[in-house]
Amino acid sequence: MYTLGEFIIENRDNFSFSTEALLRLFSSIKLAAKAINKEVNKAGLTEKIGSSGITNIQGENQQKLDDFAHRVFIESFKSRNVVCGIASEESKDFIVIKGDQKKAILNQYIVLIDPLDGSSNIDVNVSIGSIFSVYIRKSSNNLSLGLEDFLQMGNKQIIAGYIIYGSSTILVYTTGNGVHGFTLDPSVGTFYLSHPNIQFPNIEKMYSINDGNYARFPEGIKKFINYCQEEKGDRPYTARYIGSLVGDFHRNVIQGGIYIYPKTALSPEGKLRLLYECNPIAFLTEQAGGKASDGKKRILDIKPYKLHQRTPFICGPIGMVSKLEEFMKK
Ligand code: P6P
Repeated sequence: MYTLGEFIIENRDNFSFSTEALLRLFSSIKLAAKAINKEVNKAGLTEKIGSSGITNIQGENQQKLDDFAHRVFIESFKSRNVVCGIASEESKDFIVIKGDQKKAILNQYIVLIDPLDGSSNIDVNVSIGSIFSVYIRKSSNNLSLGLEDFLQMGNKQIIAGYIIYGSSTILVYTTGNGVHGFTLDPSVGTFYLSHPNIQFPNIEKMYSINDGNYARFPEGIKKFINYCQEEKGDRPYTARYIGSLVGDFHRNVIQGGIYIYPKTALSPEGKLRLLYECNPIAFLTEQAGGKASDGKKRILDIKPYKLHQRTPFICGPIGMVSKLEEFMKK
């Protein structure tokens, strides 16, 4: 069974950037994932459960573990001298990482993270996740980092992935050559290849949406939900929604389902953030043979204008997303 490191080396010809940089990036991500996993798995027993009492940049109640996860990722990336800048859901502005100039060739990578997505589910023991998205800096190494290094379109991503902290802890990523999942064996602290080449199955099985907002959805979304609920021979769709993007997406990409977070009257731009939630999940979606849009436009082609920008987000099997887009057009 391949470990993550062995898999990266075995497939290094598929990655058009430095293998050493890729290994360093994943060394950071693995370390952070294990440290977060340890705390998440005993959240009920530590003082890290519950709210930190701080309202984050999103105007949301920051959970103590959100802040812990944010700090762990920052420290993990700092110590590997491969990242020059980080943007995080938990930080208003981007963070510059002063690297060792002697290794400048390495630290030209930009990382955008949602350190702990769905964290309001921690207190009720529902799966949550960390999401990451990696770019090459746009500005030259001898200049200071600027916002343009972070406001890159999703089609420029070189790596995207997530860690899901569920019944098992799985790291899933793509570098543009398929989607691969690695399960943590906590007894040895190693991620082993468990889900090679994840692809949406040919069956369209389920839809995920918070239909508590039904009254506030655009008409096209309401029509698509009604379509999902109509009798379809022996295979009516089933509804599955746990309110955790990583958990809902991971189930849907394996079993065949669409995830929808549209704009509503309360969230006119949608709720999910483009840069560190939708773009990485959209990259994974397309690499797994699916489609990701805002209901009209390909997510990866949206030009960002601010760090914490939101967008309506739909991702899943091509047939289901295209069907929804047809309803949105009418
Ligand atoms: P709602 C979690 O806060 C999150 O960002 C996603 O992980 C999740 O899919 C969504 O929001 C849930 O939002 O409005 O349905 O509770």
